[in-house]
Amino acid sequence: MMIQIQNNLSTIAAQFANQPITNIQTFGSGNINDTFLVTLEESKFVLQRINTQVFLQPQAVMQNMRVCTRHICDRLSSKSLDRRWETPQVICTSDNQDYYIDENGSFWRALSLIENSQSHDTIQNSDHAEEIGYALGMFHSLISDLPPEQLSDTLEGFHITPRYLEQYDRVLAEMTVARSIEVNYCLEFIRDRQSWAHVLENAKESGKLALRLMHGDPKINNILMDTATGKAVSVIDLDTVKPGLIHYDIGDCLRSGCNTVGEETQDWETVQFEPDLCKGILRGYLTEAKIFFNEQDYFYLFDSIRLISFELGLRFFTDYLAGNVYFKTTYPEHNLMRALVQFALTQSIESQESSICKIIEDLR
Ligand code: GN1
Ligand code: MG
Repeated sequence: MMIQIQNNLSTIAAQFANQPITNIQTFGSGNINDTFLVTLEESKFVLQRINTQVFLQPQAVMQNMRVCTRHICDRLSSKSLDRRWETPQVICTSDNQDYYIDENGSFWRALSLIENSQSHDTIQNSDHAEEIGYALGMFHSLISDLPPEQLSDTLEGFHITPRYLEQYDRVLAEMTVARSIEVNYCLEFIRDRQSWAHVLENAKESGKLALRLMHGDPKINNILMDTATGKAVSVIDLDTVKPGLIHYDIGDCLRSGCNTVGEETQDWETVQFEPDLCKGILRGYLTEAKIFFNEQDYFYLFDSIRLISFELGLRFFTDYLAGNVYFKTTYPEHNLMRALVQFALTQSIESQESSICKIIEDLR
């Protein structure tokens, strides 16, 4: 079986390779797509199988990626930047397609590797925190003048928290899992925050927060650091770039960056939101974003941090109740554990509301 998979992978990788392949290994820790690092005689590239259960129009994902990377490259060439900054490029097949569909109908694409870089699942120190924030600000600034109508919506409802609540209610109505202490805790946790969870969508509808382009998934391991200098060099995983609220991005960056034990810990009761890291990330972010940040943008920052941790917990818990159909899992309770981690983080954020708001106030 293993040899069969390897043979298939080699055949697939060969569609994008211009030299003999010397090695293929799994790469990264994505929860949706499958990612491999392909080594050629003189170079390397990233090979990904897009999860078409999640991304129903993978061709549109590729089209968005082209529009987005082209725009970023144009911006970079006209900007005099005194540091390294790169963006992954789409690699075409030998017959000039930006994807390949294999004999099983799986959808594959290849991307250039950002050389001499690495990512981390947790923040290493305060310099790292500041660079993570800088990278997100840089990304927002680079795409800020890309006309949103040039991008299609590749994942309808993504980060619309009330939609996740509706989905949760539907799954709950047919819930079959046993009511353990942990399950009851999650049910109660969600119930207590159900009406508040509309906060950012309400702000969008009333015009308080503007629709802009967002990355959609800027968790800290999607931000690459230069291995030599430790400076951020790239924001990767452009599958979910689309019109939305940049507050979802800021919340996602902070919820992933300020949880020092990481989202995959089994020790959910020890999870804390670290305010010093929050200060570092926001300081880095605002060096780039200050020019387009307005009063309301500052006002909704705290809610965005709290909301995205809650929303991700809700998404993991719903998937657990639904039988683990969306996020990849390695054991049956995996999504339940992940939900508990995000809810513990949410609770830690809530208990530090005044100090987090003070940090935000001091950075203005
Ligand atoms: C998923 O596959 P990955 O790791 O890039 C998910 C994000 C979550 C993240 C949590 C399309 O991202 O929304 O925040 O897991 N992506 C999608 O780790 O649902
Ligand atoms: Mg992603």
